[in-house]
Amino acid sequence: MAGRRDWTRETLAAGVRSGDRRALARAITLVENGDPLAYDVVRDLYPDTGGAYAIGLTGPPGVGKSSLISALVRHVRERGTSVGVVSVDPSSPFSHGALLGDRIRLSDHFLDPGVFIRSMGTRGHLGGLAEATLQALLVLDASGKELVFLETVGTGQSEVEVIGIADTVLLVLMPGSGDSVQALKAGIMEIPDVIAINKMDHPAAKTMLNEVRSILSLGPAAREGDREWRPPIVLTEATRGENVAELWEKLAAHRAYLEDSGQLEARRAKNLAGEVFSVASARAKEHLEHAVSGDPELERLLEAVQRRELDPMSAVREILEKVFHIGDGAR
Ligand SMILES: Nc1nc2c(ncn2[C@@H]2O[C@H](COP(=O)(O)OP(=O)(O)O)[C@@H](O)[C@H]2O)c(=O)[nH]1
Ligand SMILES: [Mg+2]
Repeated sequence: MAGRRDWTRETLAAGVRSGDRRALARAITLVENGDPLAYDVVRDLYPDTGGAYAIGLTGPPGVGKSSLISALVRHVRERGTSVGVVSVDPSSPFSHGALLGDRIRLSDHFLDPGVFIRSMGTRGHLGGLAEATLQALLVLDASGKELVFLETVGTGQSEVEVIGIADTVLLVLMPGSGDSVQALKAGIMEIPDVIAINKMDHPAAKTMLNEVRSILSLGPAAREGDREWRPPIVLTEATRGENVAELWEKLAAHRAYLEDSGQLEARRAKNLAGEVFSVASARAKEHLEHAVSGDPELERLLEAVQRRELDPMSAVREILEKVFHIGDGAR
């Protein structure tokens, strides 16, 4: 990279605060790599966070999450809102060369100083993707971005952990994403705040809309006093920008609902606590797996269980004692 320089904790934090793109890029790379400098910098920046509004997008691969983000970025940039994007989708990263659809050219956003877009991978992160996403959000927040989009692929538990830090959660579906509809129906997936059924140009879009509508009508609406929030469903066509303004209105309405009902603070507090817990759990799990695989004594314990010489719960107790020094009563 041209103009490469060695950043220190101080220059990097100051660079991020002033919105310097190279500082941002460097800080997020350090976050992605789990570099110790990243922890120091985020620690310094944390008091400057809380100003950004975070919108998390999740949904199956290929439904058009990245395309929708790109269309939404275009929409909010018309009002001058500064935007950060973190996409946690190692399978199809945002890239400078990407050309999505007819109207949405991501490369335009890469040239826009008010937009910072970044894809993140999994590179051996102790706290998993949830940790990297949280740290990247904090960096973008501290840099003064007013709005941050977080994209994650899938609709399972780990995806919820990744975007669990978002203020508003947008689920993106398309005609034919039956698995996600089943997950909604079975209550495996939490009810999102807003749902977009993208690729409305597809003939089965209306059928999908009715299906999702009927599932939502079964569940209770979120309630705060006499106000309530029912997740709106918007049909969109991201590649042509169709109904993107409407989708943005619904996202803004959800934000207004949270703010007016006093729930935004409560949600943020809950999200932060949840995120800390989820990262701590991921680290503990990593530590446990690492300890067991490198320790012949612990491996012998597992073999004893397999040979039915030791019962599973006794093995659990011994492992917890040895690895975490958690004694009796830890059940
Ligand atoms: N026909 C149609 N194609 C779309 C639409 N939105 C996205 N796509 C295409 O669907 C593919 C996957 O889009 P992408 O945004 O990468 O999906 P992601 O995996 O959910 O992020 C790309 O080829 C897009 O051009 C849409 O509204 N209609
Ligand atoms: Mg994507």
